[in-house]
Amino acid sequence: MLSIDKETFKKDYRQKFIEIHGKDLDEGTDYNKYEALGSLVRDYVAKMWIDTNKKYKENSKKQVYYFSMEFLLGRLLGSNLLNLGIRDTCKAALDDLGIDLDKLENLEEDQGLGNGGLGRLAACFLDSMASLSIPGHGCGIRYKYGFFSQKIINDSQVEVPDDWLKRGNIWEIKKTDKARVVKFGGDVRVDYTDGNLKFNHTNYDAVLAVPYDMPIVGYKNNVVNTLRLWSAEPLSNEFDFSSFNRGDFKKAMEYRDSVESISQILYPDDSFYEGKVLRLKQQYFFVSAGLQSIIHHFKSAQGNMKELDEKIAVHINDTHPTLAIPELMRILIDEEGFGWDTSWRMTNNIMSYTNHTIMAEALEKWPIEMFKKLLPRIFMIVQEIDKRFCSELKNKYVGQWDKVRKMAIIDNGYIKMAHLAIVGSHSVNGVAKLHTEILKKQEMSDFYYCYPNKFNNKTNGITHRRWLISANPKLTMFLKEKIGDSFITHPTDMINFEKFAHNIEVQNRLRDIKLENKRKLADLIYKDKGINIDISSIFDVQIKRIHAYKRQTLNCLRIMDLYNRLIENPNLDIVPRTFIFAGKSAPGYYLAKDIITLINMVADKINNDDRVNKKIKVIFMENYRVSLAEVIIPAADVSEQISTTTKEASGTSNMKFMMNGAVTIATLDGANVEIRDEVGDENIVIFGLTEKQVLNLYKTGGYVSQNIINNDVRLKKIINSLVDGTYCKDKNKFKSIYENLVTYNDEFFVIKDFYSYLEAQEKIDRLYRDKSKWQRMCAVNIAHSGIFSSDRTIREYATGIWGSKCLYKNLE
Ligand code: 26Q
Repeated sequence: MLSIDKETFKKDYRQKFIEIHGKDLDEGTDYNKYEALGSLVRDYVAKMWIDTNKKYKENSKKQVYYFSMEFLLGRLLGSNLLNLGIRDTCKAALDDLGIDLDKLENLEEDQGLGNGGLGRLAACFLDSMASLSIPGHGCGIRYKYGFFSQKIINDSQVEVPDDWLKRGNIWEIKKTDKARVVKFGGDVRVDYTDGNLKFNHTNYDAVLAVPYDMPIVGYKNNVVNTLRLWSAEPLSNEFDFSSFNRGDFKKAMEYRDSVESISQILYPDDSFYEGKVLRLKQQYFFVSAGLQSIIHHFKSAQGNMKELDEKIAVHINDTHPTLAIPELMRILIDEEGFGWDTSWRMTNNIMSYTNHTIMAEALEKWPIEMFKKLLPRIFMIVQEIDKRFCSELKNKYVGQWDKVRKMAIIDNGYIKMAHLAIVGSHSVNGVAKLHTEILKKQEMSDFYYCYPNKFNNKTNGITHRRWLISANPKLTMFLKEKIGDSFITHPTDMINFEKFAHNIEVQNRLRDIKLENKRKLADLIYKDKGINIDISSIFDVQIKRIHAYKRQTLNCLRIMDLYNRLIENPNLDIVPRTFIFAGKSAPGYYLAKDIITLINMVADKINNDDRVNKKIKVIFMENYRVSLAEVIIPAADVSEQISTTTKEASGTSNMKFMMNGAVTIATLDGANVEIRDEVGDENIVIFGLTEKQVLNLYKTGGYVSQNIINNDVRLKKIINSLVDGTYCKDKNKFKSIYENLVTYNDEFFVIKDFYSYLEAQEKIDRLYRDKSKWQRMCAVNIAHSGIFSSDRTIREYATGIWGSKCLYKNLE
């Protein structure tokens, strides 16, 4: 572990400042100070990084590569200081110099290279792998523009490009010498020489993949792993300006643009799959560059290619990196000279795949013609995989053509990526128990029947280092005071806190800490929106991507109902509440955008109505991102996890809230089920349809939302207020939401679950009034949250899927 005292730190910092800015500290701007600090921290990390790589080389342990289109890291300065173990020293040193560390940390741009849950999970996993000293690295794309930044203008979402690199990125190191060439398009000529088939790829467009490496620092263990992100550049010899005439110049520019577009943008859709050729290019681009560099590294360390599958594991995060399977086959066959069977065995041993969704509309499939044109050799390999797989199926299911067709990788003009991922991997996992069961029983039942041993569950987790220690220092201090600090490295030790749940003093302290966190959030809300909120009100929070299945609409409808009731009865006795929302909609997802507008318009109406605004307020916070979540979550009293049962694969914010002592109101969906099992029914508020009821309603079609609405005055009033000008002069504004619930029969059972949800909310009200009982629930939630640390999840992946060994500790 890095050991450094305050005085040395001050000296190093001053020196660093002068070195990179060529002026004295007191002449510098805050941003200069941030840059100098980042740069100093990077120096500290650099030595450990080199040492770690040396150790990995010496002891030749299995290396894991986590392939993901998204890594939603957020800010790194704070977490690097924490993991290096020098945060306190640094804070004290900067204090002496009259510099506020928190302020500098807030200057860092979020690294927003992800949409939501899946990308953030990848970031938590990197942190856990490094902290458990597992040789595990990330591989992805260095998007020039991250996930768009959201502005709310006239109550609606407006997307603004996220130019996160405009002031540079202190954490990355460009490795020009490690660049690789990725080939698109062209022709494949098959030659038969010396009794072997040879595949010659010609006339292709070459793209240079240039890696940018970022250090992933383990928690106080001297381990620094690598996140390698690839950027697309033109190949210099194909982009030669020196001898151009007009036509060539134009061509050269076009070539440059088309190449650079590959790593230009992150696709902002996380639910509806669209078959864009650029997306396919992105996928092959990073997968090919990543695998080429892994193999190159392996060989240059004198690795024996025959043992490749004992020395590396490649994990594919959803189907997005599935091309890793045929690409590895290509490298093994075409470049390394292995036969098909050996290559297939090795590929299968190396690859594993996680599924993150059961929403049919999100499943990736590529039109054959597009695929073949862009990736001719890869297409041949996929075809061969499909042919062999189908012939295996035909032997197994004699005469059952339908079944074979249903399971085929290539069918009806499309290549189904999930099928390819399952067939090509030795492990397929879901992300929560319920989700895995649904995969096995429903969505992937045919495959489960074929390969029961491939399927397994790995319930998601979150890094408690960022989501507790770093985001909630006050709660962390208090936990240390009560149960010692073993929970820092063994998060399940938080269970030792449970015995204090009944202790009045502890309850009071928990309440005070929460109140301080609420004040901090209230200050931020005041600064951003000029709205004063009451910190003694219940902070009731729903923050996540906006999506019909996540049912922000349900939350909003009950707020509209409460508003109606408060107007009818000004003396209605409720605990004051502040409803807090945040989240982005995919730019083309019009219904979700309308939901954002509805929440904002309901907020305008309620916040400006003096008849009710002492009791309730509604806040939509702009531009939800990791660093904002870090402020909101520690301040939450109530965590809204209200997706339609069966639709949320796991959810991970549910875990973050629980760890910070919020009480969950939830459907029995995703990991909520496991949270309930941990804390017990008396420490969570559950409502809504069960899995069986939902599946049954979908199957039988026995649900007509209109029937419920027509027979219910209260519901009728709320639903009508969507289209009668109550919230927006333009009566058509929320017609889409109205029609979704009424005309199109409410696919996600918002109306069906409405009263059950209201009852649950009333229960929350009752529980909150009993101050002692409430704090007891919070304490039990905190105490039981350790199991949801991603350290537990990563241990399960390492032992159950990757077969990895860690550098320093035992995994058991
Ligand atoms: C696919 C094709 C084309 C363009 C975009 C995409 C795309 C991008 C992102 C599809 C899906 C995503 C992200 C999905 C996601 O975040 N899923 C969430 O994963 C979490 C981690 O496992 C779970 O907790 C959530 O339940 C799940 O919704």
